[in-house]
Amino acid sequence: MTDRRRFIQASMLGSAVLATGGGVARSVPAAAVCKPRVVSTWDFGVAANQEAWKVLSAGGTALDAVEAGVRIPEADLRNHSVGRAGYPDRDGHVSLDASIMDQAGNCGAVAAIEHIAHPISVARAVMEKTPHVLLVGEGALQFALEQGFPREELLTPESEKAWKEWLKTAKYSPSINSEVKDFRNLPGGARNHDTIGMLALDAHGNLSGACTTSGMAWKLRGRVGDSPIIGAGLYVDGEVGAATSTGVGEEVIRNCGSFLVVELMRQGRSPQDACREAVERIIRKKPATAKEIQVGFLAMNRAGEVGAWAIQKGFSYAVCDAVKQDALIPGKSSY
Ligand code: SD4
Repeated sequence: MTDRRRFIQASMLGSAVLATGGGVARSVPAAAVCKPRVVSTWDFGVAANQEAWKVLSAGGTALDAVEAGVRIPEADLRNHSVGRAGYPDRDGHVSLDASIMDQAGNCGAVAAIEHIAHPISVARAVMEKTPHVLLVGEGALQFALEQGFPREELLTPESEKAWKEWLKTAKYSPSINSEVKDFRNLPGGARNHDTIGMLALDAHGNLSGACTTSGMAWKLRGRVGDSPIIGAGLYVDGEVGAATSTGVGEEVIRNCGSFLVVELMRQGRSPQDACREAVERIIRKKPATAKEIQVGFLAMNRAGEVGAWAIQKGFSYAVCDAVKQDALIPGKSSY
């Protein structure tokens, strides 16, 4: 099947998913519409979902699924915005942010961690093996090494070359959507981009989420984005649903974005409406800034209904369930 046909079929699946979400306030359906199901941000979400699906389809937990799923882009050397080969900060250090959360409010995160290829697994270790939620920088690295994670060089020759090129102007101006890479040929203007946020509903009806990124390329050393901040880049509440975000993290943090999306779903919004309101709050608060940046939210309620919204065109998300394993949906946007 051509990429275009697959994309169109996926779009139809997306509308069906969104249509069941409805447009008006109603309570979150108690019975699952579709489970198991996994969704994630951007085109690299397709491969990540397929890994998560192996866990879900075998009756595994949503928590295991999201961890396994996001490890795929973390290890993908073609991907310069997640994990190894991520673009470095202004000074040439690759520093990673990640968080993970389950339906019961258990969560763990690491921020600005260096030399560890799979920050999502360190985040899970923080959740399961410490009394804390978030470890940062040197302390996060020390914890990871103590847990047996190998210390590795994450800056690849290709990323180093890109950084040296950037140094010629050294101008920090995040692009709205990153350049199209070579993962897939995407019609409709969908672009490959940054953070992977993944949400899964397992066969037992439990929800979990994971979010992992190398953050904004060429950031100041020590900068932390929304991805490892529970309530900003990721939030899960088993009574309601889950949300995750991608884009300029500062604007997501300012608005407690993923928490806001979940709370809006609690009040009866569909996942898509909740994402749209969270995006439009960012736009209302800083209209001039919002015109120049991308932020996208992706949400799934406890019934498995899915919705997304972004400031700008070009956002896409991947959906995987028993019907379709490689659906890529063009996200709706305010502009
Ligand atoms: C961050 N939200 O660090 C991440 C990066 C991202 O599109 O998703 N950019 O702010």
